[in-house]
Amino acid sequence: MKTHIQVSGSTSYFSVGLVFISTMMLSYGKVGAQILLDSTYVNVSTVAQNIYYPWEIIWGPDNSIWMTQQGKVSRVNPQTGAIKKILDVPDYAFSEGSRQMGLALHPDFNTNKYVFIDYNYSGTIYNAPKNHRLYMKIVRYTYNSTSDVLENPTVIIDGIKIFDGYHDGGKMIISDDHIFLTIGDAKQVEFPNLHPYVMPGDGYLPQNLDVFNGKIVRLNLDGSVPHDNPFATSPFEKTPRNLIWSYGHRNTQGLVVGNGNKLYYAEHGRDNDDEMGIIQKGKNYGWPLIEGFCDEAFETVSCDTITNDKDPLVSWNPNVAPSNMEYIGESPIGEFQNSILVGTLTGDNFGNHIAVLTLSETGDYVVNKRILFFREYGRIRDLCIDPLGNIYFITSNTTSGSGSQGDDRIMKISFNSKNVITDVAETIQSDIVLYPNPLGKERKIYLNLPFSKGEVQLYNATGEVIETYSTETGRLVIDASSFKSGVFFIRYQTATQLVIRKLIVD
Ligand SMILES: [Ca+2]
Ligand SMILES: [Ca+2]
Ligand SMILES: [Ca+2]
Repeated sequence: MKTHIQVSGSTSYFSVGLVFISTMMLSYGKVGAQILLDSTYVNVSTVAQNIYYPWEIIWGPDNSIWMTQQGKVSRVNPQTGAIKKILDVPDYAFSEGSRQMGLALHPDFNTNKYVFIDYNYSGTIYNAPKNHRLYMKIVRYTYNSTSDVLENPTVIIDGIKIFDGYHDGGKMIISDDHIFLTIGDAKQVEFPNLHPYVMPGDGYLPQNLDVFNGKIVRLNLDGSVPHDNPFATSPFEKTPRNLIWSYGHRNTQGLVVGNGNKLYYAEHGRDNDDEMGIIQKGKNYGWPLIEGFCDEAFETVSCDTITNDKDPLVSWNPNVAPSNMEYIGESPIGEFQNSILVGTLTGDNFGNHIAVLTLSETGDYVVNKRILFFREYGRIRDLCIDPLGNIYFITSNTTSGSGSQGDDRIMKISFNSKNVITDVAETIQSDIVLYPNPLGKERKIYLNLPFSKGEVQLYNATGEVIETYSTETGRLVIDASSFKSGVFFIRYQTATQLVIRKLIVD
């Protein structure tokens, strides 16, 4: 097991969840909860709730939030939370394996009102003896702003076999005037006889350039084949080989464009190695021959023989189940500048948070990785950002069957300059110092407290007090060498506030 604790400023693995302050900490869902990040106060409020099976939210040039749920497209008014359904997809196929439904607006939406959606539908039976009948398609609609509906469907691509719907991907994005669509591995690798029916010797679908599964494909905006796709050969029909942009993927649900038009992805690993990284033309992302980085004995041969393999930037162990993501460039919230925010789904291990991955200036590396809202809102499916830098995220608890009343909801994180209290922020910022960082064998947490005499309590994730430390100097050194992996909280009371800090020990 890796032994690693990080609080902030780290370059790998987990760091402390962004700081929560005061008794507002657990009051999520209430309007105006105030949260201190490293040094910026933000407000967290509910925009809309009672939303079932959401999948994607994007910010539209019409200043509304465009949202998909299984078979539906809606526009959400970010001020009032009013939800207006604008499309019921007539041939949407619900399946146990998938409720995905992607959405992207044309770059010239203001002129042509084109809206692309991707979803699963039911067609001719294939893959005997399992007799699957699910396919994925992309359809372009036109938004009628007078009647506030989507109309005039035009098929961009269809016939993408996704078997029973498990691991179908379904994330679509428009970048550089092309449509990119992720298609998952159909769970073939783990269950070759259960999901797709694969004969021994058929090989791994994600490594096979003649099938769509385990790929990211690229199309022109009119649905035609881009002639500069890496494996495209004339005639330019919509075959897998002509459309594949990258391969060796498992189940990619996150795509976002960053600075300099870099395309980033996030995808689910099996029991380990969820990934986030950069998508490049013609690269092999390894699955199932390589999981995460080339660091295990079973991967050595593939790492040596595959010449176009591409490592991720981040590999999550244990898994978080990364979902959709957003890139933030300039931001009034300094902690989010030049960062990718990823919603994570799994309630096991370390999921159920927003991962804040801060990029290097060039965007080629992740230089800091933090966790926001750990286990406060359950599964987090997607995010979007408005032109003022406000961040919206949507939960996904009804999808997991564990939703409660009011789920799912769209929440808003907003910067409020009135709430920046410089002196408190400085105190809080310097009250916890970790040394050395990254930690070596001698793991110690150094606390500089805003009082000279008092107590600090260490809690575990279930709220039990593990240890109470007292100080008479305002400084405290906690020996963390025996800490097992998990979540811990450091808690103390000052004259004016209760301060709770989160530690994640990997
Ligand atoms: Ca989004
Ligand atoms: Ca990979
Ligand atoms: Ca590996």
